[in-house]
Amino acid sequence: MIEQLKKIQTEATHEISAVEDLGSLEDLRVKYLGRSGLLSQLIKQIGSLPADEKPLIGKLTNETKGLLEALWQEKLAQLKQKAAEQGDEKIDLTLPAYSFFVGHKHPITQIMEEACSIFTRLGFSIAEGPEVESDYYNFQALNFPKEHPARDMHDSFYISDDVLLRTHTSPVQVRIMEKSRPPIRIIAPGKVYRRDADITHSPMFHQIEGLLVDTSSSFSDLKGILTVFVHQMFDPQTKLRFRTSFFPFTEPSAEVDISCVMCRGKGCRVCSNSGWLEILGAGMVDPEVFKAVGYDPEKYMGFAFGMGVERITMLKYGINDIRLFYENDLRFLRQF
Ligand code: 2NM
Repeated sequence: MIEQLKKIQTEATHEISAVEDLGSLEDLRVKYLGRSGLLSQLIKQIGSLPADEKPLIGKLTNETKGLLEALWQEKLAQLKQKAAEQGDEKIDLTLPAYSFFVGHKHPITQIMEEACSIFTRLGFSIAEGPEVESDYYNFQALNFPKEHPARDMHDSFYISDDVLLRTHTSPVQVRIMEKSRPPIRIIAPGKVYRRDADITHSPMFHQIEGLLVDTSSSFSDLKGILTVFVHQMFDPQTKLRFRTSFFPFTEPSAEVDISCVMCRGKGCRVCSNSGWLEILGAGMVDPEVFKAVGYDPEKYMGFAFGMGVERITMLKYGINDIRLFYENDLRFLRQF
């Protein structure tokens, strides 16, 4: 076996020294140092040697292995350097380039900005306000009665008896009316908070509300503004339907439906076969709200409307679960 070992060492040394390219060098590694190479085969035979011969042969085999590995590494470095110097390092120009993703705005931000820009083109300005509100601005000034269900601890997030996370962006409009005089034309976009969670409700969501106050503003002006909004946000062929409704802060009030954006009103799963989708609430500002902000209800009139941005986005893109917006799964977000 010692003879065999010597023979392997001599031949391998010779061959490794003589090799001229990386491919042949790799062949030699397989031949001598590989898992089923000549050295490995020899090592396997050590087990069947007489016990007194094992230590010496084992030691010599390890030495040979170490020597050949060092020699091989040295040759590898040599050949790589030579290749680099000669500039003939192989570059495969047909390989696909690394792909990378350019970031973009969240779909909710995109729709919020799109909606704001439709309204600013119609002459509205953007107004913002605090997300932590007092009971006064969130409910009282908006004509919510003391025992209104929205004021319940089970429906709103209270910080103390008198302070809560705003449940709509209407308090922004109350604050603006308080410190300015008509004419007023504002849009209040932002985060709002309600105790609610399922596939269409999230405890935090985004709202856009609008308010116009002047000496002569009518329900038909409101219809005109909302029609322009729907036609620009969805499709100019979309139909609108106003249904009587009730809100504490408007009188009269309406819920606004649009013809289903999926089936164009024919009836499908999205619109529960009704052909219509509810997208916003609106109405003429209640005189009680004007009184709370010190406006003479005999002199001024105005309209207001509000919508959920998540709902608009879900209808526009056919998304059926609101939670997808908050999970930050890039496979979802990259589609927008
Ligand atoms: C809605 C529906 C109807 C609304 C009212 C006001 C304010 F402050 F002027 F009284 N802001 N927003 C309003 C009216 C909001 O959301 C569904």
